[in-house]
Parts: sequence; structure tokens; C-alpha cells
Amino acid sequence: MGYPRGVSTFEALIAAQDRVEPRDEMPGDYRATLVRQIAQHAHSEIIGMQPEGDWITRAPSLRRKAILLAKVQDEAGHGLYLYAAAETLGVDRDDLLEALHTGRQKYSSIFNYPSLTWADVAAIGWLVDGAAIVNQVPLGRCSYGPYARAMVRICKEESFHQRQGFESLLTMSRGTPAQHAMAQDAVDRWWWPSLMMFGPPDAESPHSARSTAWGIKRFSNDTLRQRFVDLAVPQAEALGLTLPDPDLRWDEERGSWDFGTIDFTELREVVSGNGPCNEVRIGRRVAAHEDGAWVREAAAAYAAKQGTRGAA
Ligand code: FAQ
Repeated sequence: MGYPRGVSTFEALIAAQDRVEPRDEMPGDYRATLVRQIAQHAHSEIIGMQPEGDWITRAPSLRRKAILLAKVQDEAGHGLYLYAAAETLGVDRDDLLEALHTGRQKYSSIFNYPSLTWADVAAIGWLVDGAAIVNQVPLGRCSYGPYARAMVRICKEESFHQRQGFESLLTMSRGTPAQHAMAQDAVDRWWWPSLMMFGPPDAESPHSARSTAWGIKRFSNDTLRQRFVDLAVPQAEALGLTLPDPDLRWDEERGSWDFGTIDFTELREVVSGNGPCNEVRIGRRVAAHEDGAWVREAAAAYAAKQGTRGAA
């Protein structure tokens, strides 16, 4: 392929910022890192359907209900798309689901927080999808082809999700005093957990150095977190809402917003299973999986029948 002799194809692909594809040789650790990250991302999309899903029956109008149904369905699609990307690395979807259900693989901390009011749905769109996009747009250029391509599609849909969240929040913010207060309360509760989505600080991130060297991560956790804050502050102002951080200050020299100290103990607690909704989220996921057993059995029986016919 024109790569220098003595250098493995994998190293040459990474050095040239080319894409690694499923059939290319790759180090075992690179494969394992991608499986870990892609599976965690897929699980996040699937568990992430729950906080918003809780509001589908209670959406305040037919229009809002249709929008929310479509958004939650998109999240299901993203999850399935990402499981398919993980499968190109040689893992089995059943094993990934088993790892989610038994807690061996993680999902994003953010989905362990409750959605208490209708305004939470809007705050999730604005802040959670907003943070996800900032984190994931650079992953559209990550070195593993199937994941990069998945990210491009997913971010396009999430941009739409983010805008609908902003629009819904703006409507509430400009509504009655009670609606405005509800919007403000949701932003107050989702702001800090959204900043935690970007992961531990750079100095405490065990995977960053290697993932960056392999072209999986393009920017560090802290760099992306700062980018998100810089985007969110003027948007909050446009919404007529405040962010719950008295230390937010424009830093002329850095050309960025300074922000307060994040409580990373909370992130560690939530990730290790002690968040407000961890048990509920996993419990419902496992129950849904068990309830769906008959569908999987029927699909397998149908496939087997088709296979027999095909062979005859
Ligand atoms: N929650 O060394 P790092 C969405 C773990 S989708 C839980 O920095 P890395 C769509 C990390 O896994 C949101 N665990 O790790 C939506 C590692 O644990 P391990 C999901 C976290 O991988 C919107 C350990 O801490 N998006 O929102 C978290 O280099 C609305 C050390 O961390 C993605 O997954 C956390 N927040 O960087 C759906 C994007 N942060 O495996 C519904 C892809 C860190 O050693 C509604 N993922 N950990 O046991 C990534 O970009 C990266 O994996 C990071 C972490 C940046 C999350």
C-alpha cells in the first residue's frame, strides 16, 4: 500500500491519520479499548431512553409528544447502530448486553439522574445532547472507520435534538412565572452532571494518553468540557436562564469562561453504582430484556426456518 517497510500497516495507518477498518490487523489493546468505549456509548443511548421515555405519556401537547417519541426512537437507533459498530470488532451483542446487565460495562453517568418535571426533557435536549455533540463530533474523525462513520450520523441527529431542547426550554422560560421557574430548576439540576459527562479531569484519566496516541480521542476531557461551557454560557443568556455557578467569569486572556470546581466525587459515586437512579435504570433494562425474550426466540426460529429452506 506504499507504506514504509518495517512498519506495521496499523502503525502506518495511524501515522497517516487513515482509517483502520475491521479487516485490518490491529493490536489487541486497541481492539479492547474500542469495544469498551463503543459498548459504553451504545449502552448510554439505550439507558438514555429512560429519563425522557418517562415523559412520553405526559407530554403537554400532541406536537411535543410526536417530537419526543421521534427523539427517543432515534436514541434506540443510535444504540443499535453502535452495537453493530462494536460487532465489527468481533464481539457478540448478547455478550455486550450481558455485560451491561451485570454491571461489567458502564454507561454514561448522566442517565442516573431523575427527570422530575417536563422541563427536564428540554434540559436533557439542550445540555445532555449539547455535551454529547461536543464530545462526539471529534470522534467523527477517530481512527476506527465504523465508529467514525457512526458518529457522523449520530451527531447530525443529536444536533436536531439539541435544538428542540433549546426551543422547548425557551418556550418555558418565556412562559408563565411557574413555567420559567420550572425551566430554571431543571437547568440547575442538569448543569453540573452535564459537565461530568466529559469524564474525569485529564490528570486522572487513565485511558486518555493511549487513546489519543491511537487517534481515538482527538481532544482531552478538559478541553472538550471547556468548549462546552464556552458554548453554553451565551446560550443560557439567550434563554433568559442562569447557570448555577457563581464562579462563572469571562477570562479575557484565555478567551474562555472560567468555571467553578466540579465535584468529581459525585461522578465516581454515580459511576460506581451509587447515583440517584442506577438501580431503577438497570432494573428496567433487565426487565425489558426479559420481557422481549419471546421476540428473540421467534426471530431465531424464523431465521432457522428460512436457513433450512435456503439449504433445501
Ligand atoms: N460516565 O480515562 P477516561 C448521549 C469512565 S450518549 C460513566 O477519561 P475514556 C446521547 C470511563 O469509561 C453519552 N463512566 O476514559 C443521548 C473509564 O472507565 P473504565 C455517551 C465514565 O474512555 C443524549 C473511566 O471513567 N457518550 O448522551 C464517564 O478515555 C440524550 C476513566 O475515564 C459517549 O460514551 C461518564 N460520564 O473517556 C442519549 C461518548 N466518564 O472503562 C439520550 C464516547 C468517564 O476504565 C439522551 N465516549 N467514565 O472502567 C467517550 O468519548 C469517552 O469514553 C469518555 C471517557 C470521554 C466518556
